[in-house]
Amino acid sequence: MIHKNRQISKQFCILIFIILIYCLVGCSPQKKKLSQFEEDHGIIVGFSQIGAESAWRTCNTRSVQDAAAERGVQLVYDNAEQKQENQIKALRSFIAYQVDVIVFVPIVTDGWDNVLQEARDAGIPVLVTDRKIDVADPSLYAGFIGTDSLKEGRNAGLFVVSKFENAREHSAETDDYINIVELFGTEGSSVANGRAEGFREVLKDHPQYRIIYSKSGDFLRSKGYELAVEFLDMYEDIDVIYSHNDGMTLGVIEAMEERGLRPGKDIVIVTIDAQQAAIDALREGKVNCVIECNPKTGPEIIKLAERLAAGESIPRVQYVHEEVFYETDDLSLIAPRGY
Ligand code: GYE
Repeated sequence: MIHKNRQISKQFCILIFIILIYCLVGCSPQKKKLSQFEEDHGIIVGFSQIGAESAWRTCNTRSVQDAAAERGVQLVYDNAEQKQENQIKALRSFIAYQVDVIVFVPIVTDGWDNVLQEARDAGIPVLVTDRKIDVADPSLYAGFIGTDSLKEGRNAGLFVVSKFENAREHSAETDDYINIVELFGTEGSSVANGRAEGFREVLKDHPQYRIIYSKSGDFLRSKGYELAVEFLDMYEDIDVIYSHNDGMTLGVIEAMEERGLRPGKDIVIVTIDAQQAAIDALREGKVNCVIECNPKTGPEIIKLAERLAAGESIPRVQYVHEEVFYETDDLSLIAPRGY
């Protein structure tokens, strides 16, 4: 009898065990099986780009388009011409179109909660790239890939301090202020905010450095030129121009040379992006430090989009590798930039 009971309880245990295994396998998140259509035709990615305001931007767009074509990914591309409302419209059209993944460059940090909630309700994962967003519920997007703008700002500040600290050791007049003009990027954008914050973080320990003028040139060459005309009229003792992107810097150089001023000599210039024209200006001594911001993120973006389409998770934040080019470097070693 006892033997019989033992056998029954053993069979019962085995049964429970099988049910348990089945449940465990059954409950684990199923890899979203790509449909036959997706297998054959590749996934569909909705890509909302902010515009074409700089050589950096057009290179970034091309990088994503080329990577998508290479991977057989269908890219539904939208150029928002610098308007957030156009981007929101584009994201809504991607949702209606039922793309597999949405990739977008948020022109500014705020105002995305509603449309991202709509994407979530539609079961479409979202990848944020290049610039960051502030949303009440961070799980509204899967991850970010792009630049570390705070680090870029810090590198600009460190260069300025090292440049003048060296000069100070040798000059008698050590109690002068170092007057800085800042050309700010797009208002409300995470990159402009980060570049400004990182720069000020370094300067706060050096009270003799002061920002006497800071205005947004919206990352545009034309605005860089306009603002340069303005601040060169307003101030005679500018020591440094800190520009948030090369596009605006090229406008400044133009305005300075029109006035017979020597960019990089009469005024120290620090710029961000490292497009070819900025590297050429560095070689010509017209700028003193160029901080790279890498636009060629297409291959990584598409890889992350494919992972999201397959139901996989991705890193929350992924910063791209970036260099800093100093006037004292061997500049002959810098390879052509491609933008
Ligand atoms: O620095 C500038 C572009 O978001 C990092 O936007 C990007 C910036 C880049 O207009 O050239």
